[in-house]
Order: sequence, then structure tokens, then C-alpha cells
Amino acid sequence: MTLMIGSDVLEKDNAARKADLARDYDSLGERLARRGIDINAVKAKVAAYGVAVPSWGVGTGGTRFARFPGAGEPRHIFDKLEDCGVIQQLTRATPSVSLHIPWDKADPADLKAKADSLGLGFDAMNSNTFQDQAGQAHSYKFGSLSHTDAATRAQAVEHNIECIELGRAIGSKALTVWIGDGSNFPGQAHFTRQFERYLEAARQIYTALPEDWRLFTEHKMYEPAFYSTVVQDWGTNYLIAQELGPKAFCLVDLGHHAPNVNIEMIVARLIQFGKLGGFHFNDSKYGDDDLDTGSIDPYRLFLVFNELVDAETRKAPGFAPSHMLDQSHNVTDPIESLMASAMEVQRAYAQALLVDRKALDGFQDSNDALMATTTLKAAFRTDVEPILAMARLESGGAIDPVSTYRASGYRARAAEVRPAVSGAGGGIV
Ligand code: LRH
Ligand code: MN
Ligand code: MN
Repeated sequence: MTLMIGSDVLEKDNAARKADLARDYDSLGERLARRGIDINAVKAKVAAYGVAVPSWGVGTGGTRFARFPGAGEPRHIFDKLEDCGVIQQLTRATPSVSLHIPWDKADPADLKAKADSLGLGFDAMNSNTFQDQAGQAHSYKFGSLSHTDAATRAQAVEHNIECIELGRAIGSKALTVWIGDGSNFPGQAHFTRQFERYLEAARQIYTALPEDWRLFTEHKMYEPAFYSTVVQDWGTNYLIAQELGPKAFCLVDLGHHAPNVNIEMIVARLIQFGKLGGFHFNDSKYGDDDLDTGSIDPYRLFLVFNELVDAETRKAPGFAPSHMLDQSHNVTDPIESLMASAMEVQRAYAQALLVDRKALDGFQDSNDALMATTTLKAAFRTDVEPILAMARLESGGAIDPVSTYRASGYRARAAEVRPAVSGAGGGIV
């Protein structure tokens, strides 16, 4: 039994919206033409854009206080892939999935066959040395790649190599390493020795990378370590990428910075020095909140994309970042949140494509701060929804993915075959 959205439902929902969309698209096209912008060129770029879905995002997340699972939660990676297939079917913006090992461990041939049947590919592999697994010889309680104990470090390195091997078999081309290593008390760890141990272990992972692979290291200011974190910011992350070599890059998770940090400027710096590996898109208000992309500060997302489009336009050397979502859904249907988030990322991209870069350059050179910022705002304020919707429609997706998804009854059908999960007692405070 296939759970995918039936073409009848998709066509019916699209049919009800097609005429309005055509009018909105024409009207926007006319207004953009007045600004010297070809709407079809923007649409073509948007249509070619893709952001990877995190396999772990399709299950209901949770906090350390509780988890409230929804109906029809995916049971395993194959259910997760089906959910990702729906997201791609309706949005046409998420052609690949990023796996997390060992959560998604399975026979590579089965993974590949399932993904192929859904028209999905595999993005970066993610290793997990921030929690212990059943039967594991050494605990990560006091760290993994930077642990004081050599055998624990070796186990963490070995796990990363296993992720590379699985990734290789399914067509992935990158490994993302995020560790929770750090300390909870001043004095608990020797900062320098701890980082030396990390670098030595990371070098071993780097050495195991296939020729055409990239290694992404992800910085995060705090949590689970609450006093110090080994890879705490983009400075340390950049040092790692420099130390390891040309296949090592920095991954920027938007939620992993202190509030008010100028993330778009970090992005610009990493681009300038050829070390921007990719993104984990999400949004935050206070810390690593893992909220839906663009739900809190869509302007910041736009400003990040403004840097990306700037780099793309001037063909910055070696510029090819990976784009992934990384969110935790606590109160929404994860499929709806991921579809909405993929569209938010696309929206920021489309808006950034509208920036009059020639005018902006001129205002920057003449120190016209007001007009420079107004130039950005003019792009950000443009409602690009007709461009996104038309790109989706033309590539076989839904004009309004959430509406089509709801009309399809997918979740209820999933709940019939996927047993209900209780959140009772799930808190780990
Ligand atoms: C760490 C993190 C990391 C992933 C995910 C599960 O906060 O964002 O990118 O491994 O959580
Ligand atoms: Mn992340
Ligand atoms: Mn995170």
C-alpha cells in the first residue's frame, strides 16, 4: 500500500487555485519587469533549488521535559522516507534526505531502493556520538572525539567511519559531525588539551573520507555541555576546517548562536575564505530552539540568502554550500512544518534574487546607508509567493502544499498502519 498523495487529490486542489495563481503571477511579472527583473528567470532558479530534509525531523521532536507524539508517527527510516517523499511530492523543493546514524541504520540496498522509488536522494550523513547506544563499549558521558580516554575516542572515530561507509553505499557525498563534547564546570576540562584531542580524532575521520566527499563540522555555542563546548563557535569551526584540509568545511546551524549574533556576517566571512560547507536551517528566539525556519525572523533568513546570492552572482571560488533543514517539531504535524520551512527557505532565496545588486554596490560605495538598506528592503518586501507556487505547479507539485496534504488524509491513513506511540513518561528531567 502506498501512502503517497493521490494525483486526483493534487489535481483537484491545484485546479481550484490555478486561475488565481495565473493572474497573480502575471501581475507580479509586470511589476518586476518595471524593476528590470525577468520573473521567469527567477522562477527557473527557484525551481532548481533544493533543501535537504533531516530524517529526524519527520518524527515529533520533544524537549527534555516531554514529547507529545502525534498520530501516525514514522516507525523507522522507511516510514520516514515515505514522509519525506510526500514533502518532496508536494513542494518539489526537497529532493534529498539527510540521514542520522545509528537512528537510520539499515541495509544500504534497501535504503537506496526505497529512496529511488520515492524519487529521493541522500544528502549529508550525520554521525551521533552525543548519546550512548545499547551495547556500546565506552560511554560518551564525558565526551566523544575529545574524550580523555583513547579507546572512547577511537570508538567515536570508528562510528564516523561507519557513517562514511554507509553513506558511500547510498550515494551520499558528505559527513556532518556535530559533537556534544564540552564541560559543565570551570576547571573540569583543559581547553587546549581537549581541543588537541578533538583535532587528532577529527584528522582520522578526515583521512577516511573518499576523494569526492566533504566533511562538515557543526559548531554550537552550548548544550548539552553548559559551561564550555569544544566546537562552540565559527572561529573554532574555521580553525578545524583549516587544520584538517581542503575537504573540511564549516556548517552553520542558524540556531547554534547566541541571540543577536550577526549570522549573515559569519556566512560572508566563511564564503570569503572558502570554508562555508552548508547550513542547517531553522529559527530560534532564545537558544537552540529548533523552531520552524523563518517562523521568528524571516528577515535574518533573507539576509543570509542575500550573502549566498551575492556569492553566487560574483561566482565566489569554491562556493557550493549544502542546504539542509534541522528542526524539531513539538506542536505541529512535522510534514506540514517541513513543507512550510522548505518553502520559507525558497522564499528567502527568491527574495534575495530580487535585490538590485548594482544599485546596492553604488549605495555602498557612496556610503548612502539609507538607500542601501532600502534596496534590501525592497526585495524583502516583495511577495514572491506566486513565483514559488508557479514553480511548484510546473514541476508537478502543489500550489498550496499544506492544503493538498490536509485534503489527502495522509496522516490518518498513516495512523492506520503505524501504531500510536504514547508520550507518557517521556520526560527526562
Ligand atoms: C545539534 C543538532 C545537530 C544534529 C541534530 C540532531 O543541536 O542540531 O545538527 O545532529 O541536532
Ligand atoms: Mn544542526
Ligand atoms: Mn541544533
